[in-house]
Amino acid sequence: MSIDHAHWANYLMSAVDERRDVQAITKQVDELSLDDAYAIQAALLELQLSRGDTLAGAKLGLTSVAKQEQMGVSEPVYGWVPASTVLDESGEVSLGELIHPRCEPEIVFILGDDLAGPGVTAADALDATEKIVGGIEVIDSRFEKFSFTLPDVIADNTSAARVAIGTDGIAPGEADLTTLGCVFEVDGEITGTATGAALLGDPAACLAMLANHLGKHGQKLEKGWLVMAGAATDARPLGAGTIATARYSHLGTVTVKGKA
Ligand code: OOG
Ligand code: MG
Repeated sequence: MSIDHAHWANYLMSAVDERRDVQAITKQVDELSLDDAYAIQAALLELQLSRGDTLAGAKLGLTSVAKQEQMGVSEPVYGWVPASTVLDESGEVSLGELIHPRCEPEIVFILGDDLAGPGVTAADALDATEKIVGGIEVIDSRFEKFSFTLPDVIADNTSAARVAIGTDGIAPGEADLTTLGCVFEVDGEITGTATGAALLGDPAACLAMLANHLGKHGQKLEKGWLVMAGAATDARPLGAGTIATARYSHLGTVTVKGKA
């Protein structure tokens, strides 16, 4: 049975628009291949762009053992970051616009050059990087109970919802990204700690993987884009009044606040 990509993109877009969770796609179709899942993701992005959004960057997800274990999915995934999802400096997240948001710390690359696979190495990825900043991603699976299989989460643009980007950055080479530390704190309680090496051994290797993945589809990462490497700790619920802070070595502190 062939998969109607536009249908499932509309299904997910309605879930976003109506702020309600929906049944996983794999509960409704016999088989959803990864190619079909990325095709649904592409159709969903087209819908967002057709409404006047633009692309601010791209993301990886499920690049750490902490996240893979939390979500029960053991392979990295790739998605898009629409410009409308980048939070302003207040870090305030309007919860009325979301379904069941969670927050997680992210190392974020800002690109100074285009980057296109195949054959991109971690060193090439750093060469194309202008700076590295800290961030917090707000993820919001459109699926019931925040539960999904690998193809579901890919179709759902890897749960992308909002992102806060720090202002203090470093140039590549100014710090070793594998030992770069993060302390993630939610309402004053430390919920996770990690170093960059938690991300597939090296955050720059994650960026390279994404460039190589896009290269296979004739796509590239673009100068000026932000790229999230994936969370190194598990994600925590973001409710009304929740204050989440990621404190990084070298990259300063980033905070988001849930607003009813
Ligand atoms: C999928 C998105 C994963 C990350 O940083 O690992 C992700 C999810 O956990 O809902 O963004
Ligand atoms: Mg993430």
